[in-house]
Amino acid sequence: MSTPFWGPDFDALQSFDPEISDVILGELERLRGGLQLIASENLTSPAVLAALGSTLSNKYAEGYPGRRYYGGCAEVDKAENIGIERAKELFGAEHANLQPHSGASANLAVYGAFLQPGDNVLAMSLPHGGHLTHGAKVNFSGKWFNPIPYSVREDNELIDYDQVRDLAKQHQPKMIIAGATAYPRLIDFAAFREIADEVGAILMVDAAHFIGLVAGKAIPSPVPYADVVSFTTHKVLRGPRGGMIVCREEHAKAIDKAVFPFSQGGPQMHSVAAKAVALKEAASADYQAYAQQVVANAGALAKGLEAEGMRPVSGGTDTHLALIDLRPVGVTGAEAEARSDAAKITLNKNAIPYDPQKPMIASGIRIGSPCLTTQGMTESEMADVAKLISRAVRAELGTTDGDAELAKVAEQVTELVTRFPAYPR
Ligand code: DSN
Repeated sequence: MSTPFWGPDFDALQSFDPEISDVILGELERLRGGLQLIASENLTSPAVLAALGSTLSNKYAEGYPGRRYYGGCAEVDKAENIGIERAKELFGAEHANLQPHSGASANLAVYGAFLQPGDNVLAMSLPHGGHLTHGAKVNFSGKWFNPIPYSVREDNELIDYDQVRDLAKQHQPKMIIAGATAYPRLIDFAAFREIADEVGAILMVDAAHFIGLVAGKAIPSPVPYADVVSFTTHKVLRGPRGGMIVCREEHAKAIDKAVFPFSQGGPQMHSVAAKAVALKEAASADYQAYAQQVVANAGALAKGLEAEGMRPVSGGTDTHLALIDLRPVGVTGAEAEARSDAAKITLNKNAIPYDPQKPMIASGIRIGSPCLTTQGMTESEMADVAKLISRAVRAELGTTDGDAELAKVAEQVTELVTRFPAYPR
């Protein structure tokens, strides 16, 4: 019996546009053939991909369910309402908006909801792990607002809450942002709430990196503490590429208006539906076990790399990622990234706190466990992965010995991913 679903028809794409279908197949083979250690990536399920590849992509639906600027929205309204209810339930939130196209769009909307150009915003400095939208000079957040950066301490590489409080008192920010892209430790949301209350600031938590761990109950939730929590849906959460915002009811109208019409037009309803699917997956017992394993695997990976002579920033990790200082092994982040790539290990160079190197060189790498954990690997494989990374980063690319060693590492990577395939055939 044929399915009533009019969805992705790969055969049709292949015969019509072999150039693009080759890219799609090439990327699938890349995912299958190597180790994906980028902390902000994951491998979405076939169910999420099916929603993404659906005819919901066709629909214009400016506005919100029941209040659209276009006709024909009855079906997409259902998808958005289902997603909103799932998000509220999963995160214990009073309000949810599933329309942000990305994490940066979600953050722009939060700024739009609460701030005027020129307002002070206290947020983590980019070189210490903050995000572009937390005040980088080249971004709207640094051009239109007045960012006050806080740092991690030099001695323990943890957020300096005393400094956050001092800066808040000195600069009276309208908004304080907690959250980072390269901070391996838990964030003390209660401390941030206290500081925000002391100066009457809005507390925004950018939970893009770790919201999946919150969904899986592997780490504490920022939702009870924050006025607003923004995040992406494609990292540990394992949904489609996109953004989302949850907030207190008192901010619901301001947030909705700041997403549409202030910063976005038509929502991408295929993506909204795929977010709803991911939220259903994340509410399952299987996903909770996954989230716990992600944290255990990141810890095992950090320990394994430490045993290989590298230094985990802050001494380890409580989350899905570790930041590794490579200075003890005399390799830069850029070298490590290129060498690992040649051995089919994908990771990214990353600045470490107080890094003497320029960002494009960097002294460290950032590694994450979400993809490997989705493939079913556990702590014992992490010990092997750490050894493979260690061999790859020490092998000098472009030399006879180095290239031979990288080829041997690549062979072992192939053996490992054959046992733990991404998107099994
Ligand atoms: N680019 C993302 C990351 O890799 O952390 C943040 O937006």
